[in-house]
Parts: sequence; C-alpha cells; structure tokens
Amino acid sequence: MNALAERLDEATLTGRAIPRLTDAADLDVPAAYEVQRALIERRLARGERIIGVKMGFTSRAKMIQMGVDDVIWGLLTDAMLVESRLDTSGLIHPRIEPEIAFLLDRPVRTPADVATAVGGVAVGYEVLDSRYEGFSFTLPDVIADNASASGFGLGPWRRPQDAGDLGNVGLVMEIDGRQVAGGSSAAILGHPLRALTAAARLTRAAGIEMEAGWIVLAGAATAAVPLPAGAHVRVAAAGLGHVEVTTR
Ligand code: OOG
Repeated sequence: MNALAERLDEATLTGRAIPRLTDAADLDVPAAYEVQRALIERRLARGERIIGVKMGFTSRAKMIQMGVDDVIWGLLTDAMLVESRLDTSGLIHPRIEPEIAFLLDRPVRTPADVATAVGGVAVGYEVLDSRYEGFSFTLPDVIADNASASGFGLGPWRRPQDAGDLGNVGLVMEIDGRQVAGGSSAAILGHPLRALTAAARLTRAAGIEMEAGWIVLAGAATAAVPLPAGAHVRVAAAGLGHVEVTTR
C-alpha cells in the first residue's frame, strides 16, 4: 500500500500524472481505501491536519461524467483550503465543481448524530486534480487517489435554520462571467444531507470519527469543468450567497 501511496504522493508533489494503479496492480475497493489512508498519512507527516471529509459521485451528473457508479469519500486537510487565490501551475489538469458544504458543531459517531450536528451550511467549490493520466480511472484508482481531491473553497457559513430548504438549492458556476455549470442540490442523492449521512456511515465503517469543526463537502451536483490559469470563478447558491476564486 505504501509504495502505491508514494507514487500518488509523488504525482501530487511534482505535478506529473501517472498511469492508473489498476493497470499494474490488483486493487479492490478495501485495498484502495488503505492506499488512500497511507497517502493521507504522508500528508500528516508533513504537518498537515485533517479538517473534514469530501464525498464523491453523489450525483448522476458526476457518475456519468467519470463512468463510475458508487459513492466514495476522501479526506480534506488544512493545506487544501483555498482562500481567494489559487496557483494552478503545480497542478496536472485541474477541474472545478460547485459544492454544498456542511460544518459540524458536534462530533458525528453514527448517522443518527447527523440531525443535530450541523452548525453551518455554505456554498463552496472543489478543485479536483486526478493524479492519473488523462483524468481517467476505475473506482479503486480514484479512491486510492483520495477521490481526486486537490483544493476547496467556502462561502460564508449560514446557520442551517437560516439557510432555507437545502433539498432544492439552485447552484450556478461562472468562469469569467460565463455560466459553465448549473444545477440543483436535489441532484446530490436527492438531498445534500443524505451525503452527510453517507459520510457518517462510511467513515464510521473505516474507524474514523468526524469531529466538531470538520467540514463535509457533499459532492458536486453538476459535472466538473476544466479550471484554467488566469480565470475568475464565481459559484453562487440560492439562499447561501457566493464564493469566488481567482487562479494564476
Ligand atoms: C472524482 C471526485 C468526484 C464529486 O463531487 O462527485 C467528486 C472525480 O471526478 O475526479 O468529488
């Protein structure tokens, strides 16, 4: 597992894509999560801190775009949090997608804790950068690669009671003033809170407890789009405000 994690880590650090792990190794889903864990351990050894969880393939749009059909998860570290500027020069082939994010006020040990654990909701975006050549992978490959996580940004936190019905929030993403993606939070497992419940179930099965203060990205409602350098991206969600990022 460590050797595979090292290859993915090197690809991240050097910005050079690698062939899919499954081209040369027998990797099933449980083994892929072990590689992911080893990959995160390498980041922790460099001083990064886990600050949350990202869900992937929680919408049909993403499953169809990437040709996989299972919900997956990965871990977010503090180094992935983007403020308002992002240097894309070290990335391989970045893409960006709109997200709904949850902030946990309390630890989540079981899916039953989800109902009372959410302290904030925000519009956000995720920057994906598959470490595989051609942004092409099988399910175990993308799991090992921490679900293509690269960076993420967040709009202002709203209290859940002020955020309105999260079951049908309109999301719009613009690059340089042109709409490049649009959808509804309903595309995320029918309701983005279901992604949080799925995160609780899957992390629990993996022996990870989601802590107070953690952020959970529910997964994109739309397909991801290529993120060029020198772009201004704005993601807005009805009732949640917006978040912007400028790339170079
Ligand atoms: C994998 C990550 C998918 C989502 O929101 O569905 C994901 C990928 O598409 O590279 O984060």
